[in-house]
Amino acid sequence: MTTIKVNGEVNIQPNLAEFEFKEVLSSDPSRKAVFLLLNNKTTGKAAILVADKNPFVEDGSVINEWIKDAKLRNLAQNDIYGSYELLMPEKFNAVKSSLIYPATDKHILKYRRREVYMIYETADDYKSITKPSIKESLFNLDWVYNFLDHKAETDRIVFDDPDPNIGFMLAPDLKWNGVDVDNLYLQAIVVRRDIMSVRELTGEHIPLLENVRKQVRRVVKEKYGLNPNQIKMYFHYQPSYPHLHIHVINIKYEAPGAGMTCIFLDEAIDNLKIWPDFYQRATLPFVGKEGDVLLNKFREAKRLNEE
Ligand code: M7G
Repeated sequence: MTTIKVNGEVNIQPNLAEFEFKEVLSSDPSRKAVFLLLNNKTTGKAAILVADKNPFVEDGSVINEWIKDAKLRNLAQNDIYGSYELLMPEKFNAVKSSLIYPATDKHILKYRRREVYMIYETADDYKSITKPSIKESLFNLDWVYNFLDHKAETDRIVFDDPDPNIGFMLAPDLKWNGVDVDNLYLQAIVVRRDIMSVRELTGEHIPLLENVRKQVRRVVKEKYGLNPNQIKMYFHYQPSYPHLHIHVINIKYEAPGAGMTCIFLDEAIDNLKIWPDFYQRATLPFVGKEGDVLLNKFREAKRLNEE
């Protein structure tokens, strides 16, 4: 590992040669993504590498640039039909990746391919099963607080509204390179630290949600040229991190985690306008994975509909 400074922050630049392959946790051939478990040869600690190929950029000048230097390796030829392997110039060959290091057992479980089940969480289930186990079942919030406190990713902030009640920060999701608008993926992370998820929203939070909707639409239009009807804004339920955040993605892009239950921001605002206590009373479905702490708690409480 090399220590580097980005914007005055000390960051650790990992060197992949320090790791060895342990296991393929899962893969998604249609997305051309693979989730690998690695082991650091010096420390023995685990790491997770998510490697996810970038989509092709549709900008003609960029295409001309790679066409100029790309090479075709012939596989077969029949009449006018040729089959080739296209060898792209190095500059266009980058694979978008994230590395989690050191990775905890909970991270490893999150990325491992597992059986999934629908769980229907009633308001009572939330109070008696989910809420008491949130610390145990979800991930810690260090990265969120680093971000809100301007201790990390400061050069990636796209928009910052510091208002303590309705403010939020907008930045590229870890899974997005911040450049290719076709797979635009931003996170709007609210400044307030007392709302764990959509489940805790009430009518009181409508101004916050409306502020996020309005400002995100404006910023995404100005900065990335996408109209409000070309983006989706939604919450995951259950989220992995118990701090309210809104996923903002290009609708063209099939975002990873799409199998999870998504609640649209527009829908949440409407629900709260009609019934301010909607999320205190509603049954919210979510997808649980075998081995999750929360799934086990629902199983113990016989709330899994297994019979
Ligand atoms: P979620 O709905 O809580 O859980 O979303 P999910 O990961 O199961 O979808 C959290 C989102 O935050 C995900 O889309 C992550 O890719 C993103 N994310 C996670 N971390 C640790 C970071 C980070 O350090 N920086 C940024 N920018 N995004 C992150």
